[in-house]
Amino acid sequence: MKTSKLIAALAALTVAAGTAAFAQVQGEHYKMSETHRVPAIQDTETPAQRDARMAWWREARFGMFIHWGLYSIPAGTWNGKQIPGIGEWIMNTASIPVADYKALAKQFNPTAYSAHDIVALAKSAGMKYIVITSKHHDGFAMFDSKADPFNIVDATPYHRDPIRELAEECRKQGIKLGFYYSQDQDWTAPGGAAYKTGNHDRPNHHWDPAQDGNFADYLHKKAIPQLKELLTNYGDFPAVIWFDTPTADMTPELAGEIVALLNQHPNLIWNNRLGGGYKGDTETPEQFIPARGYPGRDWEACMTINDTWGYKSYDLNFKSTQTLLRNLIDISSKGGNYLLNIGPDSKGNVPPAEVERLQQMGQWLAVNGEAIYGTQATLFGDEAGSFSTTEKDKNGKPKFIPKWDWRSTTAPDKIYVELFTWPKGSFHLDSVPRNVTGAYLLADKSHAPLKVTKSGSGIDVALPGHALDPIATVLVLTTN
Ligand code: H79
Repeated sequence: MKTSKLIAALAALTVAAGTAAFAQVQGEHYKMSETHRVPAIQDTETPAQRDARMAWWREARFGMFIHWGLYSIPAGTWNGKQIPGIGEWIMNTASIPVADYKALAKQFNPTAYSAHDIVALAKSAGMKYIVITSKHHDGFAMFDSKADPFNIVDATPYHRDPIRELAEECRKQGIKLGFYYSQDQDWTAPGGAAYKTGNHDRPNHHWDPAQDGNFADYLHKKAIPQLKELLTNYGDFPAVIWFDTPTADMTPELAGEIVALLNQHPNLIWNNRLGGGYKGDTETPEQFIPARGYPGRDWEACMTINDTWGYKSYDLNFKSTQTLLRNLIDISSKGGNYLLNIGPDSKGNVPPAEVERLQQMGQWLAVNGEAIYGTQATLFGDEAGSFSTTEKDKNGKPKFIPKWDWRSTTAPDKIYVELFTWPKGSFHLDSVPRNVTGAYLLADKSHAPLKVTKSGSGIDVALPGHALDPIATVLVLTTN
């Protein structure tokens, strides 16, 4: 290596703080290990700067994921056959040729789309931010793009930018907006990556020669220019960039080019799916809630409301409001955020079953939101369940057996206990790491005091005969 380059690398290292190992300079060679050639904001900022950058996101706890694109037209059916799996994957799962898939754009005219109504829905659900698919793996840009003509303004009769409209409504209605962008997989751009499904045995698991090309060229011609557009054309948004499905094609060098771009937006939050060795700001468990969260790390569980992200006309397997609320409470009690998905149809309508559930969640949050927003993880922990000493999960690790009696969230001077099952007579805690000064039910407007009896380091709180809410009644313990 040339000396000048080595000096530059070492200079970069001095600002790349954190967990990364130091470079080992051995003659002409050095090992970057986990250290990044282009330091990311997480490598260079102070803990106080990080806390300030993450503050709104940590308080938010509940966000709306929106998967919306051309895949909402076939809606899970291709050539008369129902295609299994998640709806936004239909091009890959059904091996649809690039030209046939791209032709869907001519039919895309979502005249029922209302940015106002979607933002109002998120707000009525108690959600504090929205993340929308600006481009999914199919490569179709749901925004006005000069960088690539396969976009909603240029390639469809709609000729409008729904993301611009959403950004304006989010500003008006006071909610944050983030952009999902599939930076690595792109099934319609030459050189874009594709995960393997079925018998896709061509190089890079492509199923149409039109997909073949060079990944770095794809990044330079499409993904990076489009990320620039997204980062500069929407005012103070995006608040979040949500990357997805990194592959080995995303080398540290290429990812570094994207990081250099992200670094120009010092308030931006981005997730752990860029690739190239970057960890980003957030862990993103998909379709599961980790047993104990990720202590010391910001995290967000993204989950579907039925079994698909992109709209599928015949997926009616909607989770109950009870399940959705339990998930939100469970996640909050482990210090994470819940990014709950909706999948609008090809006209832009949000399925009524999704609207109904979100509104019911919002009704609970309107009463009990104090126990969720801005709270910290539980001071207890075992209430979430425990690892089996005999049963193994599919990875051969001890299986987690959840319990669903209660969860707890924490404020500086309060402990919240979200009761799913209503105890007879009183609620007991073996041990409380704080001094409890009083108790009441959050849904009781008068905050009538409940009798607290101390027993050693534990307490008993006398409860009325019935729960105030069939899904979760919040018991508040005031503490000092
Ligand atoms: O955008 C949503 C998904 O489309 C995306 N991430 C969320 C937020 C995602 N892309 N890939 N994956 C999630 C995981 C890959 C799953 C796979 Fe499969 C299993 C790819 C091939 C086998 C699921 C089943 C998709 C095709 C068959």
